[in-house]
Amino acid sequence: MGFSKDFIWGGASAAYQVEGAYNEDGKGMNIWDVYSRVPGHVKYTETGDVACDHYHRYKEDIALFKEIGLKYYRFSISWTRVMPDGIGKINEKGIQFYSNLIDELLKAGIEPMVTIHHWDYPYELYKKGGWMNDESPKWFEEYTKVLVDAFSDRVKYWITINEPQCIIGCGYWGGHHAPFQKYSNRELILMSHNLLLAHGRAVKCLREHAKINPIVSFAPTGPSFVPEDNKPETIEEARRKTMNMSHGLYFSNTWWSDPVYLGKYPDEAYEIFGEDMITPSKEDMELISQPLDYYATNIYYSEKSRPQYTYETNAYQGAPRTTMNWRVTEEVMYWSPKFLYERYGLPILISENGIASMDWVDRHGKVCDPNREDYIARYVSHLMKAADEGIPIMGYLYWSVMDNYEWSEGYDKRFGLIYVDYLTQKRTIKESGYWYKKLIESNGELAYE
Ligand code: GCO
Repeated sequence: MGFSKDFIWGGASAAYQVEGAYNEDGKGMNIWDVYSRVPGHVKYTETGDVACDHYHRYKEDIALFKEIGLKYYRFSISWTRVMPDGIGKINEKGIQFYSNLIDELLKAGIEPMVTIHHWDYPYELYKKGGWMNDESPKWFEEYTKVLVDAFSDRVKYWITINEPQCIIGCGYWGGHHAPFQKYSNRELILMSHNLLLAHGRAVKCLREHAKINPIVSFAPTGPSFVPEDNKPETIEEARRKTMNMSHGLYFSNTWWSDPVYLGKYPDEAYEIFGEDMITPSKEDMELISQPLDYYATNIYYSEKSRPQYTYETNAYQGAPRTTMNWRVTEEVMYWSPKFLYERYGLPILISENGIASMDWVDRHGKVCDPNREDYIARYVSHLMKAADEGIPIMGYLYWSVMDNYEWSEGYDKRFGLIYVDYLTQKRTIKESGYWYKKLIESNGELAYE
């Protein structure tokens, strides 16, 4: 059976991770601009000030995406590039940049997919309380409307918010992403609710105002568990843990996806949070659960499920691991879409999957990265297994199109299909990039070779 003929093959990136030009042409500051430069936050105190300089080199980059045969490119808009203060004033030069980017993609035959918000929250809004402020859903709607007016004549695919798990979980709970805070449950719950309302308002705005019929989702991640054997009770346990808040709280699948797709917070949230939990109104839940067209999800590895995985990184001594220290667990590409489809009932888009590996330009000028090729082949073949069993799989987007700024890891981790030499900004398509082209041409069959 395999993947459908119109399978979405592509790659992804995010504004702060690739664009650079952090203070050019009227862009305002965001929380990553402000807090990445505070010592102790990011490895070597590296910032996204320059990153891959994609802001200036997007044409060259799109030519490379074309060479790799990407059919779709998922990128995010920098909120403060188009609205320096987050609300109010619009920066025409910022709008122009994305407009040019979209035109260039379309010219190259690559379909743009826009992520409205991928973590680079406006600093001016953060000063007003950010997601703690009950006005924040309206701010997000105002921003969305600006994008819809400017780009929805050419953009069909929209993702409202990338990984709410990380926005709240990493930014305000674990404190290892901007703004590097640690808030209380009471606050985290309020922020989560505002963030979900923002998502709902954005969906409504897209449906009401987009010029071409929008295809909309949001892009959560979440813990995935893989059963150790095929016994029904083992499978049930993996399913339960994947859809369970006690494995991750703000990182869990259900805390975010139940409200969005099922219109209610998980029952266990009321038990876990007790009096800190909110009692949301019916109107709020209706707004949050606007119907979506598909279920986008970012999947990298399965959680620790065997007692002998003693490391935090869910690996045992000597296990296959990426340079992120994430274990290579390709079965997750079968089980996670299966569990998510069973619960939420929508076609699945893998909006991110990829590997950071130890890449360099070799003495012949090539970047040989057989690990990446093997990783993608393993993961894609398991995804195809899910498709073969009748789970509607819409597509696969590799993270990332090019090496970039890996948040608190700085530039240390290379996820790209394109190698970026940060000293010269020279790009080199990695061998895996050429292989990915063939994988796309074979509609995934090459993963079985
Ligand atoms: C995420 C983000 C990306 C990351 C990637 C690798 O999923 O964390 O969407 O911005 O760079 O996942 O960690």
